[in-house]
Amino acid sequence: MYNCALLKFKDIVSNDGHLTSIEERIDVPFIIKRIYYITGVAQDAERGFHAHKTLHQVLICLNGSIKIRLKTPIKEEQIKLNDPSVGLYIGPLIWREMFDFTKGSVLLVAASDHYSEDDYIRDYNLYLDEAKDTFLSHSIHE
Ligand code: T46
Repeated sequence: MYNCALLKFKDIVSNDGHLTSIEERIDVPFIIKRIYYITGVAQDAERGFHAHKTLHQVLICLNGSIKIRLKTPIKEEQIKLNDPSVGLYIGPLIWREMFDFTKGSVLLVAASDHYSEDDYIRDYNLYLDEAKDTFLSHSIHE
């Protein structure tokens, strides 16, 4: 999908477990300015329901599994994250909804900028309006 990608990180496995490292501009396509994580989400809870104007992020499910619905004005896709060596890159102007958090799941997010509420589009109709030019007039089909 446009502005989204699954990233596979190096998984260093030994008899003593797994180690995964993530380096900015090598393993993720931006400079990491912020890390946050989401834990303790009830199984029937849904989060997200917004897009970002300029923010780039990579979502990594460190434990359990989480589903993410990605939407643009022309496409919708669902991704299940359940592998700590896989990250979901989400660029600007992608609507996201997170659901089906399993008990004990941990979602780690690396972001390209500091927190700013001004960067959020939280109204879906406003999102469709703001994103339609990008997706419809630039002939983006993916
Ligand atoms: C995203 C998805 C994947 C802060 O004060 N600082 C922060 O760095 C963040 C991320 C949030 N907040 C505040 C803003 C809200 O008052 O924490 C509260 C909950 O945030 P929100 O409802 O946006 O959380 P989610 O889980 O819906 O979305 C989060 C990120 O906000 C968002 O950027 O892409 O995870």
